[in-house]
Amino acid sequence: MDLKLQQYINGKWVGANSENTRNIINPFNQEVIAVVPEGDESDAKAAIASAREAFDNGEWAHTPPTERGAVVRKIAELIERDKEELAHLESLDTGKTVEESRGDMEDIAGVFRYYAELADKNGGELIDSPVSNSISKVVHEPVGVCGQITPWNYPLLQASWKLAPALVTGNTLIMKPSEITPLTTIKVFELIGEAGVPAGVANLVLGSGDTIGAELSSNTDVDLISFTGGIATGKKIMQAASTNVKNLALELGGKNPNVIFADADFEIAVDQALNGVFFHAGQICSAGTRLIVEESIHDEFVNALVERVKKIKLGSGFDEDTQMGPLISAEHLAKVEKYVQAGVEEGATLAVGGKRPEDPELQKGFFYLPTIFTDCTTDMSIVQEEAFGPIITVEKFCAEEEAIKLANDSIYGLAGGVWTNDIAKAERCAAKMRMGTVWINEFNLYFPHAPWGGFKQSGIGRELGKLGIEEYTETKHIFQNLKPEPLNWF
Ligand code: TXE
Repeated sequence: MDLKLQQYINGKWVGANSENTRNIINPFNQEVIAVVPEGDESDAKAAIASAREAFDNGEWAHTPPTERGAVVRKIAELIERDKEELAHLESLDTGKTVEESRGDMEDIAGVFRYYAELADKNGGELIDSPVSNSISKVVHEPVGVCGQITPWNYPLLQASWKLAPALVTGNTLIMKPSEITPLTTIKVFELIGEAGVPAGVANLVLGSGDTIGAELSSNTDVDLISFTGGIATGKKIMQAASTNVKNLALELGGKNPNVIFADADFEIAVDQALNGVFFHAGQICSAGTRLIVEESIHDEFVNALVERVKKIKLGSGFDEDTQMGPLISAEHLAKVEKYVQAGVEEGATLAVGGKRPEDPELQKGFFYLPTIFTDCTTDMSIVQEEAFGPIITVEKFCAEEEAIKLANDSIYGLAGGVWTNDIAKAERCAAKMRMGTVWINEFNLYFPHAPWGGFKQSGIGRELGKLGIEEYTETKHIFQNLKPEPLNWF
């Protein structure tokens, strides 16, 4: 493998201070695909010191935005140049199909390009001062040193959503990818160096969440934490970040409803309901795992889903006919199995799946069959909790109000979908669904121009779109009196 396989601190490739290492595992066959340094708090502290120095005494924060944009545009070009290698690495590390990884790389280059274009379009404004002989202006400045913590399901895509806006706005950063999927992030840090990002501006540390992640979250030299991951970890980060009242951006997943009305285009709704969950084996924060189907079409809809699910081809992400790869790890497979067990015990009906595949070729991988539960109710853990695997739960409704009530019955509020050909009904539902994104006759579509993030416990703040820039800037008001006079109060 032609990769540095090290951490990147202050512009240099370095091992872990402890010299500890971690094996990176291919989830398809459990083979070791790389050995990387396992950093700890001391590595995190070195990276934070480097980012702090680069922010306080370096040029990046004061470099003209157009120039920062040009560097970020160069990163996009380098990603496009190396997209095949990156897609290969991503599939090796996560098990997802290489076709999907290729799509990810297109999206990732698009994110860097989008923010490169926005770099010099974030100027401040003059505001109408109520005081005569004065100038009142509002400017946007970088937040400072940013800790960025990413998960394993979309390793490089999630990294791009954080790196690109932080860089164009003049911040310095320390990124910690998930310890089990660091490879594409390492590669992109090679490209970040090649693109000309100055030493110390972007740092990469490798290791676990409870050492490096905890240090980034609590260290008072870090001004902002951007985290994507599970709700339990998000809560820990919020607490740790209180040390110096850090800015926080959290994306904590979802339990997303997908509402199907009887007047929807049946075949398209079936097709997209499957895609909305089984893409990347359900390991997507916006997966439409809670299917809410109008009673009059419920049985026909479930039958159509089950027939299609039986034909889903599991296998290596590198085989052309594979539609679904393995889950990420043995630990995660055990979690998914536990949820299926709970579903059965809670009284849901297993319509298809519910076990590991029997194919001898798949026994070394962390595979799980696509699974559908019917007769589900909102009190079940499989309906309320994020299993993050290939599991659909189906609930029935009779009236529009009931569908909305079921859709909103969750601590999460990341995304949801509604399928109907009645546009007014679709708009009424979208207005009442308490989620950061609502798709009408669509599911799981996102792009750099539109904000992404959650209501309720799905998180705080927004990534992507213009709001993604706001996460990484502080707003300052500068008032100048052009004709100061004594107040004569005291
Ligand atoms: O996530 P963690 P895990 C959900 C999904 C999944 C569950 C647990 O339901 O089953 O989370 O997955 C770092 N301080 N999502 O355990 O722990 C960790 O090293 C700071 C949804 O893998 O949240 C990794 O880099 N950081 C999600 C990152 O947090 C800590 C995507 C995510 O890991 C830390 C992934 C700590 N104390 C899982 N502990 C989504 N929103 O898309 C861990 N980390």
